[in-house]
Amino acid sequence: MDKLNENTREKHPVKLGDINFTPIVIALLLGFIIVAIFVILRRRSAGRRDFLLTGLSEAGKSAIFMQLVHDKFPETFTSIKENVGEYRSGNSSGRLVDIPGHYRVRDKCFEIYKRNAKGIIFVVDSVTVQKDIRDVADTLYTILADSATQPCSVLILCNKQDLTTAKSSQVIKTLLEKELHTVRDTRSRKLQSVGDDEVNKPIILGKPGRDFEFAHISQNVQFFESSAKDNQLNNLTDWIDRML
Ligand SMILES: Nc1nc2c(ncn2[C@@H]2O[C@H](COP(=O)(O)OP(=O)(O)OP(=O)(O)O)[C@@H](O)[C@H]2O)c(=O)[nH]1
Ligand SMILES: [Mg+2]
Repeated sequence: MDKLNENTREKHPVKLGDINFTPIVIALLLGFIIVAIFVILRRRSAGRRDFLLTGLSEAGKSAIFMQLVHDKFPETFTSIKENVGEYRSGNSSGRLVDIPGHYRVRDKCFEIYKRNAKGIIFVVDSVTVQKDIRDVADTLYTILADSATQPCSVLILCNKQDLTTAKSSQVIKTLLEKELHTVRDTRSRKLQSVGDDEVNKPIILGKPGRDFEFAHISQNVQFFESSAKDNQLNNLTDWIDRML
């Protein structure tokens, strides 16, 4: 029987042309696609490792940065360029970027770092927030409506709580929700008059026809109180640590 088989093989040797390569090619291709997707996804999540400190000028961003990165509260001056440093907690670390609040540099600088941001810390001066509410809400709206920040977690940090005239985080949240509602109205009306640009269509925040609420937007937004001066930054460090 074996001899018969051998004879047949000798008479009909398997030629390369007889093999069906299609399933092999498909399997290789599928393998390649799976590996490529895996690599891209890993790169994407690994790329987002920055924590951005942003907000209006004088809110206390550089003071917070100095406390978190250098463990001190020195005299600070209006920043004209970003501060970048490593925030360490145990064996983990993340990059902290302090974006200048001055309107001339803020947007340009934010543009550079926003695609690597995992968390956005929007620092508010709890003493002047009511007076500056229009500017604060306008700046925050721009950040939240940016498509690059949709996967980010957002922390609204109500700083300078050591001062007696500081507003609480609950009051600031209410003030901001009310003002963000107005900003949304103004921007939607402007968009309608300009006409839709489908490619660069900005996101309209919240639920149309309803009062603006942080609970309605895609980012997870939390409110905490802090004092960079008294090094009361535990809420902030706990929030960052959970994401490292
Ligand atoms: N009382 C008090 N003062 C603070 C606190 N944090 C910051 N400051 C003061 O507020 C002022 C502004 O702080 P900065 O950290 O320079 O503010 P900034 O947000 O970096 O401002 P820009 O660089 O202009 O965007 C400084 O005089 C700080 O000492 C705080 O928690 N309490
Ligand atoms: Mg600064």
